[in-house]
Amino acid sequence: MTKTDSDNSREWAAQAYALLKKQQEEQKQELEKQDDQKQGLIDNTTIDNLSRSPNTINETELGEFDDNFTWSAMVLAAQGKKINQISIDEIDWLTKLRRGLEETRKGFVTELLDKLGDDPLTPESLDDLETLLIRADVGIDSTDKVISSLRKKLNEEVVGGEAGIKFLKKELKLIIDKPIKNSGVDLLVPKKGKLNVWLLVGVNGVGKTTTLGKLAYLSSRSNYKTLIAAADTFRAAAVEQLKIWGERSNVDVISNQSKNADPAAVVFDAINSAKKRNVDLLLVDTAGRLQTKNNLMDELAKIKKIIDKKVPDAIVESLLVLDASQGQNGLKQAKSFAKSANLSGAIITKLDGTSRGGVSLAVSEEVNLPIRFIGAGEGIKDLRPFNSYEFVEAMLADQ
Ligand SMILES: Nc1nc2c(ncn2[C@@H]2O[C@H](COP(=O)(O)OP(=O)(O)OP(=O)(O)O)[C@@H](O)[C@H]2O)c(=O)[nH]1
Ligand SMILES: [Mg+2]
Repeated sequence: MTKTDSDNSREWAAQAYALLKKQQEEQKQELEKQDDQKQGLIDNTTIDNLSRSPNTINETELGEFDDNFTWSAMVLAAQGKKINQISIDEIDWLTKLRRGLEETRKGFVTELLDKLGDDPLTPESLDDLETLLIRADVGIDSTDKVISSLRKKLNEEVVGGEAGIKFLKKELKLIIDKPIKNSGVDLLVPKKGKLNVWLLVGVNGVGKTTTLGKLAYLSSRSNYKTLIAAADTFRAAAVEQLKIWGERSNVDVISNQSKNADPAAVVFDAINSAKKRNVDLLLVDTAGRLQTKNNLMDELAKIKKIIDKKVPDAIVESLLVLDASQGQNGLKQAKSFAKSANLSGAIITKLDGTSRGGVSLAVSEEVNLPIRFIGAGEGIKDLRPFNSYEFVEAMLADQ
């Protein structure tokens, strides 16, 4: 980026910041006015109770006007957003994503830039890049692909360090986008007028239940009528955990508290409820399954069978939840699940604080699954639809 470009970016970001600041002040004043009016009508105890309600999700506060803000604003601008279309939530998310991928970036871009300096790429620097990509868990297939494209480019022309990074971003994005394009669906959203059933599957502790809670929030906030099925009947605390998430976003949870309840029976009840209530999206939490235990895979097949039988025209998504911090291990899981569970997409969690964010590329290239959402934190807003441009920019941000 030339000096003028970066000055312009900062100025653009500063204008966006000023606008958001003004909007936030106005909102605060409006809320205070409403509070004053309420004070006149109800006593203080009621107000205290209201403010403590678990259903209240704090509005995101505008942070500092710093590098994070500028970078996030620029990523939005590069995707065609206008200054007045930027929201605090989007900035907040991009900041989290960039921070989350910091560890992946540190072992990668920083070292790469150090090695490259301002000099043009050489065959030796490609060897270094190859090692770094493998170390960031990008996977052998994706790495081979990227390196051979770069090698080809090097044979044709001189490639400077900055141009090299730009080319690298483009190649990585192509890899991630391929399964998304092949699926014919760029952005996974529930189809209106149909029952959409999203099954969340994956091994123990990867973040299925948490992700489901965040999805319930996103979905109900986007005005889809949402319902949760607590089909993890193996773990006693699973239903309670889901109910807390359900309460936070005002989404009901269908469960069967009896011991050893049949997961497929819970899904059966949930479908009945969903039909009665005209639900758009039914989110199904499943138990942490080990791919080596066939009975657990059978359980999943049974759940699917019930759905197909009861609502043959439902739109079913089987989404594999993967913990990014498990790197290549997670990839192995993905491969064995993909074989037996007929998956339609992946959700990558725990991108905050791992150095293995590159595994997302391996999932796209080696398991051929479109990544639909990514999670970068334990909060209810820490999940977003996957955006390959934002992901690659955050993974290779140069600061
Ligand atoms: N830092 C971080 N933690 C996460 C994220 N997603 C989930 N977690 C945490 O990971 C832990 C396990 O999450 P769960 O949602 O219970 O995982 P699960 O897959 O449902 O686990 P089982 O039901 O036992 O199979 C919890 O402590 C979550 O708070 C994330 O994106 N970032
Ligand atoms: Mg769970």
